[in-house]
Amino acid sequence: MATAMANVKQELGREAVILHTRRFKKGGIFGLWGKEMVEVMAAVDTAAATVAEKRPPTIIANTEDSRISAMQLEMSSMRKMIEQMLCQAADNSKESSPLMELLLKNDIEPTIAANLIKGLPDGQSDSRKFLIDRIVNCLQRVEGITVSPSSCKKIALVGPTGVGKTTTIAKLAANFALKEGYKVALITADTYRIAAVEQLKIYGDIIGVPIDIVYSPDELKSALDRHEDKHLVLIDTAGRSPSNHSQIAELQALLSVDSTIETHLVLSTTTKYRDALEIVNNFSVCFPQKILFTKVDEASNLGTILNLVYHFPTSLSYMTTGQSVPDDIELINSAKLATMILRD
Ligand SMILES: Nc1nc2c(ncn2[C@@H]2O[C@H](COP(=O)(O)OP(=O)(O)OP(=O)(O)O)[C@@H](O)[C@H]2O)c(=O)[nH]1
Ligand SMILES: [Mg+2]
Repeated sequence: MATAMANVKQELGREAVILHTRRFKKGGIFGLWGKEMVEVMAAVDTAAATVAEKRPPTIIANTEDSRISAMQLEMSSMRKMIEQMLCQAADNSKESSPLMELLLKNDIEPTIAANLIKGLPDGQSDSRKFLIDRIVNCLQRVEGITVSPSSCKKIALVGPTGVGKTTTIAKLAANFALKEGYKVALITADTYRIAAVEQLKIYGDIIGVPIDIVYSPDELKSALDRHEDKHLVLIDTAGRSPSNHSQIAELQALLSVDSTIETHLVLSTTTKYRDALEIVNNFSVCFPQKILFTKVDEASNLGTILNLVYHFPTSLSYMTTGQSVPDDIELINSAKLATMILRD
């Protein structure tokens, strides 16, 4: 055996691996008196074996399925790569700029943040002022509800569930009716929950404005016709999950009975940017003219607002800052909102 091992070492080198050994007798009769032989099977080399293991598994693309999974694999690795690059970009600029750090802390998307600080002057206070100006610029398009004594303004609020549509309708109704003295009517199309109708009825009673409940587009049409004498008609709708396309299509059909309805998409500022994107995308079939942001008081930052308007330069209307009716609502002020977005 020692001789065999020495031969292996000599022929295959020190890294050789013994795979198999066998002793047997050669010659003799019935296995007796023969010469004992040793058989050693060996292989080189561990380095080659490691390299082979590290090589990615080969994808055999001979069927449609395997081609698709190869593409999926490719896409997911590309996504990982892009995410890594974005993180690196964010990390790099983090080191180089406290303003970048501030933007990222406020959940501004790294690419948007990088664009916003590009070419800013070096001085600390100056650069912050310029950055605020840039953010104000992104928030330029602000328009509340314009009511005139000579016409009937129709406003509908649409959006995901629980974002504060009904509460906001109550705030708007109270402000326009009680503070500004306009003739206001409420219509609710949220008949899915008894509590929803009750909720708006109570507000209507307190504020002293009429409320209509509508179950169909036709009923909405006739309710709107009945309220032509009002200065402002506020339409509350049922909260819709952004991924439920048929419910949103139903909402769109309801609102299309009157082309003069101005639709505001209600979004909570506590919504993550990716979710907000999906909401804006899926509610776009209702053609909202403005976005109204709620729950500013609950959000740890307002990054979602800037991320959205940076990519979709939509008009903004109001922001709500608490549960109190009618006080916790204000027309968005770009300068004030910009400083809130860049919170320390
Ligand atoms: N903190 C805070 N809470 C708010 C604000 N606006 C509304 N809310 C609360 O959010 C909850 C849901 O409000 P609703 O007005 O019923 O929301 P909605 O969008 O009508 O809900 P659905 O009709 O079920 O889709 C209530 O508890 C409100 O008091 C706000 O600006 N800040
Ligand atoms: Mg509601």
